[in-house]
Amino acid sequence: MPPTSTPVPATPTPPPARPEPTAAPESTKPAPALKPAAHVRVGVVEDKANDRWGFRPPVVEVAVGGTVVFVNDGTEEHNFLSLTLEQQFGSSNTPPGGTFSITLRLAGNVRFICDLHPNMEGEIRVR
Ligand SMILES: [Cu+2]
Repeated sequence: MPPTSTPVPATPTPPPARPEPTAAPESTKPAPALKPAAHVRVGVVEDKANDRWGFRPPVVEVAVGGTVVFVNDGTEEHNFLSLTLEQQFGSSNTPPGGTFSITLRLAGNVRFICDLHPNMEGEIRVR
């Protein structure tokens, strides 16, 4: 007697699926140039409980020819004064809700302060 087990019909094994061509791995792609933004916003920090004053973010990057808008999103007056001779600017005391815009035409780092409050310092990196 032949074995009673029913032979399983041989189904052709499909060839291993070829992986779809995928995009080149990240490492071989040219890194996208990180172009600084043309418009950057800088707000203020008023941490009165800890006597910490500052700008938010404290360091920003902006493209050459770009603009920075300082926004007094706090509750006190602030001003925005450049400490860098090559790119000078200075706002008057700006009330809460007020803004002050500048255009940065030269590459370089521009430090700025509010001279109404201690340690209110920031930096614009113009690239
Ligand atoms: Cu201030």
